[in-house]
Amino acid sequence: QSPVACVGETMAALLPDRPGPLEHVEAFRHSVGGAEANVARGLVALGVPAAWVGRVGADGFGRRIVAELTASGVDTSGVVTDPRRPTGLYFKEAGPGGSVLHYYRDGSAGSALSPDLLDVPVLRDAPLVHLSGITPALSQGAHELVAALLARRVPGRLTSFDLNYRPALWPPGADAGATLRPLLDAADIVLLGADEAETVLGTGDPAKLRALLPGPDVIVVKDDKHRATAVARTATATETALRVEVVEPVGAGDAFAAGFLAGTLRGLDLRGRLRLGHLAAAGALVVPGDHGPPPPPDRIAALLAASPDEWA
Ligand code: KDG
Repeated sequence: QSPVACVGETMAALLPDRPGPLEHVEAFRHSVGGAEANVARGLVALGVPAAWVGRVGADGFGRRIVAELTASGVDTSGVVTDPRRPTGLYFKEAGPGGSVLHYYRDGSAGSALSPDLLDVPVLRDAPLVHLSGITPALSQGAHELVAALLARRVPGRLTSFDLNYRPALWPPGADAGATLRPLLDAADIVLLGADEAETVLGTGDPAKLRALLPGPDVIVVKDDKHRATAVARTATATETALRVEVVEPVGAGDAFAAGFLAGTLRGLDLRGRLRLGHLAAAGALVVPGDHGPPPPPDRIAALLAASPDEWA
């Protein structure tokens, strides 16, 4: 089975040793983060072969990214090393209102994605190509790559697109909606949060989003009541997230995407796909980094089969 290809920028993630302003932090833990690579890791953790396709600098951060992803079972055969640009970084700052990410990625190797990558073998053969709204904000070339991957229709191949609106990446006054809407509409599977959809597309309502985006086979909307609704062409399903002690939420959306996509490739119905999304997200919510292991397979199987009362 060829791996799912997840395309985007992966960065060194620097996690503070304490909550609060960065100026009071004494030490950072060196980790790896990036929405699309998080999805690739999440898929592998659920038993689905996955690759991360992107660019790193010829530096220690880039080598760490490749080593860590490879060690977690992600195919890195499509990773390109840029001898001239550095690997991007982000620092997490944990405040009372949640985590803030501070990016150091302008001019990074990862932001110099371009259609040159279209011929990477792992992208040619993938049963599913996963993209996100982070990448088109990185550079013109990165935007072109995403548009070209969505435009390249290959029979039997799915595309998925997670809105992942990151305001800090868009220049002031930029119309992110105008850029992202056609990309979302060109994907087979769209994942988004109701809040970010409201900001970028003017509505977070599943039915209105369905009308706004006629292209995708399925649109998944996660709302602020911890529910996810999947609106397909003729069916709709809503499932509530599992209750867990949240340590840090960054990465939970990526884990959810991995679960939903793994469920799609396994041929589960909408309800099962949403449940697998929530199960994978629960693993990321209970760790300070971007990714945590999903529940063990027997627990996953039991919860997928659970009645609605037993579920949440
Ligand atoms: O979804 C988690 C991501 O936000 C994090 O890993 C960093 O890729 C990242 C980004 O651009 O925000």
